[in-house]
Amino acid sequence: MKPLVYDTILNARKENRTLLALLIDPDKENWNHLEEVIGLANQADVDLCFVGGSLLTQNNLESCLDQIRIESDIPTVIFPGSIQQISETADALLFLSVISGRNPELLIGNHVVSAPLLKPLDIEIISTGYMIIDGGKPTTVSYISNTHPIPHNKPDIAAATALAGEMIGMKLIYLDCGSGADQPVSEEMVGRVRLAVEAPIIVGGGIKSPEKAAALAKAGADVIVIGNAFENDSSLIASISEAVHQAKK
Ligand code: 1GP
Repeated sequence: MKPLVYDTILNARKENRTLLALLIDPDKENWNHLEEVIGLANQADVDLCFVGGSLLTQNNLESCLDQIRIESDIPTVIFPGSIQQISETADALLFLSVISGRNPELLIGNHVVSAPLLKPLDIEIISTGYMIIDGGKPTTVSYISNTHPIPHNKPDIAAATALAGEMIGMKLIYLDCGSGADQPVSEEMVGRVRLAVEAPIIVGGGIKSPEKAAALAKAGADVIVIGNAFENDSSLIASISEAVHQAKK
C-alpha cells in the first residue's frame, strides 16, 4: 500500500528534505509528450505528480490520471482549479482555500458544494492554505480567482496569512506565483513564511532553473512544484530533481 501523501511530505519536512512535484496540466500535454515526461520523472525520482489547472477546457483529467497510474508509481495529487476537478483515480486532492484573497467562494463556498461529493471517494483530502503571490504579470489563477495576489515584496503579509491559515487548521501552505509567472516567489518570502509556520510549505510558479529551485528549497520550501519549465524542456527534470534533492544536504 502506498504511504499517505501528507505523511510523505511531513516526513520530508522532519528529515529536512525537499520534494519535487511535476505539475501536469491535462489540457496542455499532448499524449506522446506526456509519456516521455512521465518516463523522465520516473528516472529522476520525482516525488509527486500534481494534476490540474486553473482553467481546464477539455475533459482530460481522468485519462491523464489513468495514464500516469499506468506508467508510474509516483503518487498523484489533484491540484484543482475548480470543483469540477475531482477524481478517485488520484491518490490525494489538495482541498484549497485561497487565503491570500477575499473571495468567499474560494474560502468556503466551493468547499460546501464539493465536500459531500468528496466524502464517499477513496481519496486522501489535504486541507491547504493557498496563497497567490504576484509574479510580475497577471496569471490565469490570479484572473480566474478574482482576487488580488499578495505583493511580491511583502513577505510580512505572506507570513501573517500563512500563520492564520495554520491556526485555522490548514495542513499545508502553498505559495504560488501562478503558472508561467515571470518571477517565482522570493527566497526572502519563503524564509519568512518558514519562520512563521510549522506546516509544510509548497512553492510553485515560474521556477525555471536548478539554481532557483535549490535556493527556494534552502530557504524553506518542503515541496517545489514545476510545470511550464518541464513542459518546455523535459531535460530539466533530471537536473532540477538533483538540485532539489541535494539542496539541504
Ligand atoms: C502553478 O505552481 C504551479 O500553479 C507551477 O507553475 O507552471 O510556472 O512551473 P509553473
